[in-house]
Amino acid sequence: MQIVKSDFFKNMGLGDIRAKIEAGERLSPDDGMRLFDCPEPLAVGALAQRVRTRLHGHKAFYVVNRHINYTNICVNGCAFCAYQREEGQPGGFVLSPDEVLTRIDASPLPPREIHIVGGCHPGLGLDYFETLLRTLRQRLPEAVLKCFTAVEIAHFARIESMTTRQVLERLRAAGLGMLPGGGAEIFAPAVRQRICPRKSTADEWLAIHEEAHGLGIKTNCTMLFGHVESRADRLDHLIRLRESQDRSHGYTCFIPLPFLTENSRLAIDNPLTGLEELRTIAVSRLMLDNIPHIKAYWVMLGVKQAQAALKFGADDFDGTVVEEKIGHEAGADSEQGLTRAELEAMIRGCGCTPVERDAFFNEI
Ligand code: V47
Ligand code: SF4
Repeated sequence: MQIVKSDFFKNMGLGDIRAKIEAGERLSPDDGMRLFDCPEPLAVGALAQRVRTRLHGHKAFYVVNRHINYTNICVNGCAFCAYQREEGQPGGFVLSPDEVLTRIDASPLPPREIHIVGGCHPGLGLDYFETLLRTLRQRLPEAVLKCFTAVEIAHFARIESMTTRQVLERLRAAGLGMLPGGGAEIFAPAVRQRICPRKSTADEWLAIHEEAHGLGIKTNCTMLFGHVESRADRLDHLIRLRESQDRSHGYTCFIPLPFLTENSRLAIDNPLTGLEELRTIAVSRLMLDNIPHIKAYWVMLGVKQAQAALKFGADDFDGTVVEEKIGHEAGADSEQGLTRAELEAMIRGCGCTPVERDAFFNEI
């Protein structure tokens, strides 16, 4: 059904971009910048929605999952991070593998995906993570263990004097199923230097994901936006992800993360508007023509904005989550978790059909 007349796009100066989209052609960096600068975000949203519907119809995916953060102690001290603590600082914590298991056992539903990430702790060696994965795999053999960002993988390699490939192989043997997409932030070096100077560089982050793909490990990818980056930096980030996917074909889902500003050391001059969040999600859908799924992560977006995102190109609502610390330390006003019934009602509430999935987006 064509609900937006083609004249609308022509009047917005997007007639040629619309024609490319209809023909299934790749958009250029210049097209991407014009989408970011188009005065009418609804036009950009309608184009993204066209692509989203072509790929997924009116389905909106969700997963019964469980997030666990094993430690907030981190040597990186990123300027934007409200979650991190120094070793010995009040409020710092480390969970033992048994404590992680106890929390997962207390989940209201048996999770199909377990999402585990943490800070780069100076004293946790690879044996801690292998024990953690083996314990979980034994207890929940059907759950996919989606654990450790590329930044954590680089950190484990550093403290163990191993290569990142060796770390990935060891963790995979212990039960690692997939890597989450965190730690990408913004790839542009000048921004990265300001917001996370001690973290893996963009090239390291991309190389670890491509290495994982080469080993048959799927991954997700993210972008943290709405802080000190420009629209051009966002576009550069999307294009670098698109090129990476062209090389290694292992990204399943892209997660645009709007920056939450509480408890951050980063001063923000122009906080994001709701429409700019939606426009960025729409441009992501349009530029990332080789990444199948775009996640509306309700924890960071808030549930109402995540619903709107399902009409601006996103097709996944993430999951039950149960417990979340990174966004909530930074001022997220969403719930800690949602039930399956709540997720389904929210998805239906915006005219989409809820489809339960596993971590790889196989329908259940
Ligand atoms: O890497 C940190 C971001 C990420 C803030 O792969 C912040 O399926 C907003 O990557 N405001 C972690 N964002 C979350 C993440 C994620 C979440 C859900 C699903 C998946 C997946 C991945 O959160 C960090 C960082 O980019 N972050 N602080 C903040 N104040
Ligand atoms: Fe550490 Fe991650 Fe926070 Fe950076 S964002 S300080 S790497 S926990």
